[in-house]
Amino acid sequence: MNASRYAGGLVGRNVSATISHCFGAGSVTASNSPAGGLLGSSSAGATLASFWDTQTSGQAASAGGTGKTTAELKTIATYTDAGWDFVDESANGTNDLWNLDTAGLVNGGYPVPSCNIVITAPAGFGTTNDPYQIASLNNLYWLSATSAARTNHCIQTADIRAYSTARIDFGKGFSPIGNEYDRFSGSYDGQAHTIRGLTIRRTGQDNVGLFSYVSAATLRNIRLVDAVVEGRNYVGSLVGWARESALIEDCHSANLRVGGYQNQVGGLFGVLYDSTARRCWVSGTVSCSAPNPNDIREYGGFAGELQANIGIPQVERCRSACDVLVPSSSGASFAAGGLAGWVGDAVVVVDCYASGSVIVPQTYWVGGFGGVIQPASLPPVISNCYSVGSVTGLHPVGGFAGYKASATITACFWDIETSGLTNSAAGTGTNTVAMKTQTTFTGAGWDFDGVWHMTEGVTYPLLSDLSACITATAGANGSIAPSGTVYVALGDSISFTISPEAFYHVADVTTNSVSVGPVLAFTWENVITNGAIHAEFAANEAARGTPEWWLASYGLTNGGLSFDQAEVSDTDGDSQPAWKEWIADTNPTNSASCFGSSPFPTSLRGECISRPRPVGFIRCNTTPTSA
Ligand SMILES: [Ca+2]
Ligand SMILES: [Ca+2]
Ligand SMILES: [Ca+2]
Repeated sequence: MNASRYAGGLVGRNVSATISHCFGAGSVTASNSPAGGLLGSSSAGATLASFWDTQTSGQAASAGGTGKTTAELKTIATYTDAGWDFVDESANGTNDLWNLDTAGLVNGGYPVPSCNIVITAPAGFGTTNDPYQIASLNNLYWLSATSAARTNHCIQTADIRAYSTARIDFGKGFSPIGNEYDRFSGSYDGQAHTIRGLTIRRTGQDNVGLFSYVSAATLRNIRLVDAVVEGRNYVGSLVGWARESALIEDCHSANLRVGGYQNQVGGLFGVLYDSTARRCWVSGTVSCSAPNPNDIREYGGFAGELQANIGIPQVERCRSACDVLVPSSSGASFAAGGLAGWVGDAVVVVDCYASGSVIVPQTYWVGGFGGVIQPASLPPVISNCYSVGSVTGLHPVGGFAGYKASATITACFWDIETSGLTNSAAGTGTNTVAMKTQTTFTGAGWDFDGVWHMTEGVTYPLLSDLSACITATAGANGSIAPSGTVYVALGDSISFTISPEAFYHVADVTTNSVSVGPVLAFTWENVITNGAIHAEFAANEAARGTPEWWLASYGLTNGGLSFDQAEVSDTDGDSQPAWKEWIADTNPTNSASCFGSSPFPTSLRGECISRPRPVGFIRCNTTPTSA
């Protein structure tokens, strides 16, 4: 900036505007004053959380803002300390508006809007002993951009906020790690840290997910939350295509939104081929990109398609709570299921369940668990699985499976009430009460000593590895339902009803010892760890403190109209109103039962006598002495 007057790195002259969260680093000169690093002149405006570079501007002063050295202005803390909303922090806001390249390659190391991709190499060397340490969104950008890292090993060392990926690359979002010709075959251990808000919108691209295409890779403990992933074919929030003995364990994707434009689309995987998934779960919605005139096929809550040709067990102890929703405008589509759209050759699915709805009105071969179960040569095996979601589609439609060719299906169930279907190509249909009864499943050989557990009458069978327990207790004079040890699937919610007995009210409800107030109902959202809920109750009292239960026990309800009136009545005519008889522990309906005293001897004056009631004491009715 070179001006004759009113020269500022950002603004020449501010008359009345508010300038906030801005910085200036350019050289500022003026032939006549005033000139300033950020503002040349300011009369009535305000300047908040803003900075200028005292070194590069050549200006030691400014009409607004705070002067910083170049090094300070290339340090994230300078901005976050002033409240700037950066990526990878939520204390200053969750819009994640700003990013900064500590390597100095983007915008010279000064802040940039988060629609810019900032690639930062992680610590570590990618070996098993010294894996890359993925600690930030910018490290994740680096992993995506670095082909040389495809065979390397990674651990995630911090929670990552990726919501700002919705703004990069003209809205196309994050670029999946690897592709069909540059497959990821290393390992990534999320170490139970989250990646929140990952957004990918590439409906013209195949193999879309956090990982595009993995081959013989190991993925563990990855926690996706709020992922939005859209692609054309082979789309899943975690992996588009997984093959060649890839191993995926203990991963989840909660509240996902996965959309495909064509085929093989699932909550976690588009296609899982000759690979193994264990103890993984998903929740959210799997759909197609609307409006979509295509015939689309193989949509599933967990995976679009499961295939094998070397007989590797594929899916063990996994769960889908995803709804599978394909709009009715989408052609004559086929194969949609709560767990998988297509279950093919040699696939083994054991101890899994699907609880989401499958609403695909223009789709053939639809099932609450699997749409099509059909091998080309080696029959698949599905055992000890169930589904409960409502199912809507075109014939054939089944509560558990839409279509089954040669396959071994053993000890599998669906709920004929919640699914809305009494028929299925496979499995045993039963009502909700039986589905919430343990013997239904133990009678079929299910393992309730380790694999499964349930709260009878409350839950369906839940996988021990994928659920938490809430201990629900109540104090005296009320109850909580459900009570005792209540199992909840990870990520699910559970509702409790708190019921005081007559003449009592809820005094307080605590969750993990923290009060949530005197509520009659409480829904514990998004259960991810064990917890405890407890309710306490207290007696209702009339205006003078007499418990309603005590008045009611003598029939003193004043016709149910007013306990306040009942407690001041003297029903038995002994000159003592009911509230005094409560304190005295006498019978308010028996005139022979009343409390009285003669004047106290002088020696006792000034003393008190008390009664072991929850309220009050009786003071002597003579003037206390000062003795
Ligand atoms: Ca932020
Ligand atoms: Ca009385
Ligand atoms: Ca009495």
